[in-house]
Amino acid sequence: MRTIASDKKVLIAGLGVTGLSCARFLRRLGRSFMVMDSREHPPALDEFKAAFPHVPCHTGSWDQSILNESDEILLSPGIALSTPEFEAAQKAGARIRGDIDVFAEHVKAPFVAITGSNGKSTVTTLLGEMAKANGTKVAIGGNLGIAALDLLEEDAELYVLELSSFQLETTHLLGADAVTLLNISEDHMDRYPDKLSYLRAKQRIFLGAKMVAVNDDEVLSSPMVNNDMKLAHYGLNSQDLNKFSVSAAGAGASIVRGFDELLPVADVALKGQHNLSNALAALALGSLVGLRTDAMLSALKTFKGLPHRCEFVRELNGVKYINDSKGTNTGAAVVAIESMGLQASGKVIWLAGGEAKGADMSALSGPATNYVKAAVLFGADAKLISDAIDSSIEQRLVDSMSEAVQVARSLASPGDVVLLSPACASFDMFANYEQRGEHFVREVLAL
Ligand code: UMA
Ligand code: ADP
Repeated sequence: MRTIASDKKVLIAGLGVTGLSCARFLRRLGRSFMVMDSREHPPALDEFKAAFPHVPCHTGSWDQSILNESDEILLSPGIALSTPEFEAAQKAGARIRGDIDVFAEHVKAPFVAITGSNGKSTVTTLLGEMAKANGTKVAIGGNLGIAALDLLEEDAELYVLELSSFQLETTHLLGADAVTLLNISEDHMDRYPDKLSYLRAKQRIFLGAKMVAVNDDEVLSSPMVNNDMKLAHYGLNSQDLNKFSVSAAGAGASIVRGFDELLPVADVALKGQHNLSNALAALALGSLVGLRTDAMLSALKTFKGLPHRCEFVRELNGVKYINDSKGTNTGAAVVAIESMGLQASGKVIWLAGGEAKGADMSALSGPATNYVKAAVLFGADAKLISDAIDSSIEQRLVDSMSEAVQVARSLASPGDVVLLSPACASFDMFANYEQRGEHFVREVLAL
């Protein structure tokens, strides 16, 4: 390894996916650094030691004196900026930044950044598919999939990043070519003191942005400061000049730009109103970065969506089973219940629960009353959901996914939909939302 002598002491805080990507990036730059993680055995420790045997690594605590001596700390998104040890290090003069700030400083090609409470992964992946259809060499990642700094190895013509509020908190100047803030609903209230702080973190996506795709259906999607950013508008609710929207309603509806029809809604492979909104967001972003309309439309005809997002699993005895394990907050679960409820001839048997992340569950009440026949609840915060929905809705408390699926089957009649959309994180019972969804799918296929 070639190391450029530098007086600057760089510390990577957190040894997970982000920490590893920072270490690889600093090595590519030839910079020296050290690593710290408050856990005794962080997930990437073995991989790190094998790849970087000579790099100093402190685990098991935040060592304040080392933190205070650092000039620059690269903070992983899972660690809050308000962690006292990091606040103290900042006061002692350390510059704290995240991997996305470093990415923004070093990227050599245009990049798009996507944030919001829900739909980020879908829009990021769809825009990536559009760019591929356009023949553009594109690299996709960020909060979804490959860490941003690892993407830089791909030397792409266009980068598409999904960004979380955690990543935006430690980004000082993003300067993206095109951005969108898709929507805001309550999430991560265990990390933020209030919804405004969460919104402020999300709004950091606009810092230095050249172009913005604005969702006219979400008032918080507009930048609060506007210094000559080029805007493209999209939204489901009204047509307007140049805006990506949807004409009419029902069977004859089409995706339109201004008043020109682009594609019948029936030909869009993604299903559900929320996904139409996601499709419009991707079109608006793609148009801002110069993708051809025909290429974008061809991707819309083929991209069916990602696993664990309102994913059809099977139909058994006239009952459809849907896996929406990625519905990890109330906004996502509301959308899933409404969209499944509208499509079904019967009612929704709703499987929900887990770790609520400090969220207020009251938004679930209306959709549950309108569409849910029975709620099968599990996990640490099952009671919060139970308290939020009308007591006339049948409720069953269960201990495992296997029991949840069995109970749901016994309650469902032909025409009903059994929907897993937990409105909660999975960590109390599963490693992650993927594992939760896989358990559900396995149990459903075994029925
Ligand atoms: N750590 C500590 N002390 C703490 C908290 C964390 O030492 O108090 C350590 C952990 O031991 C861990 C390390 O910090 O080893 C890094 O953890 P991290 O939580 O920052 O996770 P990464 O593995 O770096 O993954 C992160 C994102 N995770 C979070 O934001 C929590 C991943 O998003 C992202 O894919 C990855 O960077 C690459 O960019 C996951 C996620 O759940 C999927 N995101 C949230 C969401 O989508 O809702 C925001
Ligand atoms: P994210 O990456 O922001 O978590 P995903 O694309 O993975 O978003 O979708 C997660 C869940 O959010 C989906 O399963 C669906 O229930 C819901 N969802 C997707 N798009 C939207 C949207 N535009 N508005 C509201 N909810 C959505």
